Amino acid sequence: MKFKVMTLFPEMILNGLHTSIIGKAVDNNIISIEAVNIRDYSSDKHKHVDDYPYGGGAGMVMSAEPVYNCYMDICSNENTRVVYLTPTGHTFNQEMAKEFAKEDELIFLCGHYEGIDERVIEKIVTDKISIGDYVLSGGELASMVMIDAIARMVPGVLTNDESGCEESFENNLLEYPQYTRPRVWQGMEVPEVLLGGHHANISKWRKEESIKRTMKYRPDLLEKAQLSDREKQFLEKYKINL
Ligand code: 6GU
Repeated sequence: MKFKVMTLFPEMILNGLHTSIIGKAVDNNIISIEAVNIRDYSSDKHKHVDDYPYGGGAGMVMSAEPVYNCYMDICSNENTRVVYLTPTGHTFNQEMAKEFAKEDELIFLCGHYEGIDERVIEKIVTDKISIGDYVLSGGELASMVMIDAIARMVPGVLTNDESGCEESFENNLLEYPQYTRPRVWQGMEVPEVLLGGHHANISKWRKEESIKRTMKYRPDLLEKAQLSDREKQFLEKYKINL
């Protein structure tokens, strides 16, 4: 899968995505990440990419033309989805990460200042996405968050041991707690059930811990989770004892 990022700070993207699992996937040619500087497409002799907003107000707005020229240069297929990172978009989630991971190529457009001239957004953008209810200084960190989440859903990026099927948000539940050696640390013991190697009991305990955690931290998710009758009973009992 090819990720192409249109940005004023290409080094930020490249530096941020070349370690750990994503860096390895790049080295193994499973994915590629290209960052293109919008400033290189300014036709202005001073390489300006922004201007004053019509109607007045604080700050500057990124001009349509350099963004459009950049897009025309890097776009090899007009069916490629173009994601604009903006707090005014739909909120990104794991389900969207899995959907985007099916594409062969994705283009990300990162804005700065007070935003980008709406006309170029209308012309080239297919998806407007926010990564949560807070404001960032620019779209770069948001695009990096999306690329990380999408790339790990691309087949071959995670190994079998790292598989994405027992993680948080699978079936709308948060992941259960994990423990490693030593068995006792600062007087705190690893839960007994994990020491015995009884796989059915371990699975049952993990599922129940997932349900408890989701109830405590994300009750909104729990409403969408598919639970068995036994798990529903467990949840009701847990709620009473809260
Ligand atoms: Cl995608 N961009 C910016 N600038 N701020 C954000 C965001 C995106 N998502 C949440 N806050």
